[in-house]
Amino acid sequence: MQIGTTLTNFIIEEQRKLGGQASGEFTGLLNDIATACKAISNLVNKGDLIGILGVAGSENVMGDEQKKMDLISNDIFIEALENNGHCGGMASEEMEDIYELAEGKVRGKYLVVFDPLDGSSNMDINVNVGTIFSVLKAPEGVKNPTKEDFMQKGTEQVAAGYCVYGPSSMLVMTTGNGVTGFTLDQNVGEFILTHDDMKIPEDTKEFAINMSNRRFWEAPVREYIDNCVAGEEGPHGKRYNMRWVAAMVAEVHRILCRGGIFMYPLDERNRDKGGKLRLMYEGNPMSMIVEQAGGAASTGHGRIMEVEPTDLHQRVPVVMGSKNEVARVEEYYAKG
Ligand code: AHM
Ligand code: MG
Repeated sequence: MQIGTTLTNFIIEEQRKLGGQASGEFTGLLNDIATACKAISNLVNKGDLIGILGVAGSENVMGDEQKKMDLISNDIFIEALENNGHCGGMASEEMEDIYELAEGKVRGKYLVVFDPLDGSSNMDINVNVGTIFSVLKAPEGVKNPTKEDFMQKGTEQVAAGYCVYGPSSMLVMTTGNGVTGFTLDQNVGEFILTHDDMKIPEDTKEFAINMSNRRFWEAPVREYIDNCVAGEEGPHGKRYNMRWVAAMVAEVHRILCRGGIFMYPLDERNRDKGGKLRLMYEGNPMSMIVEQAGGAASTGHGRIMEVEPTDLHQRVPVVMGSKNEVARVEEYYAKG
């Protein structure tokens, strides 16, 4: 039996191809992230056998009820990233402020931003959840990064990815050179390369949106979705299928595998907050993955990755997936 190419092998090889004097810090950092994902995968698999389902009895800074696994996954990420000298600071959907490394810890040059367990309400019903991560560089010479150092546009990301915990656990990532997928081999304990150069088909007949919010949507979104639902008889001239897993990681993963469009637009309920999903933890990393796979990621009015961040927990409207379908939604917005 062959082991195959491990995530570590793959990253080392990628770094070698780039030439130069790679210090190993970046490889080490991605390895630390993979270790956190393995630990979370292991716990998610055990579910209620170890009593980790249900709520923690607290809320995060955005007022979302925190699940036990949200907090456990957050702690796992911190532990995996704090001790190896690759990471200089962290920010998480589950923490109000940035996480500053403890006194005496070796500070690396990378900043890691993450949603440790996205779609965590799915935990209680044994449906897919995931982890999303984004890697930024600390400004030159900064050893103790502040919140301002994290305020970088998505275009500044040096790597991004997610791990989906489903029938199998898969880590999908980009370092700005295409998108690669790895499947966790539980016996070997490694993520093994299974999906080389993932590409999103340019066209699609599948959309994902929470239809129960239809009455709150803006006119362009309502018109676009109504025209999708109209099928062959409608102006798009094709019959669409709909999916909604309620975990962005699972929706984006499906789109990476077979195309589609995923939308969480601005609506009457979330308008004051600027949307539902978070720019730094969800919007930017998923946009980098989607764009690197040949898809598009937009607010409806322009690239998500070009939105200037002003707050760690800032929200953003999201329209991402197959390129031509995202362009179609932007046209609906453009005509108002
Ligand atoms: P979370 O980060 O608190 O888990 O929320 C984000 C999730 C996304 O993964 C998913 O697309 C969306 O919220 C589901 O929203 P809804 O509750 O409208 O179905
Ligand atoms: Mg979340």
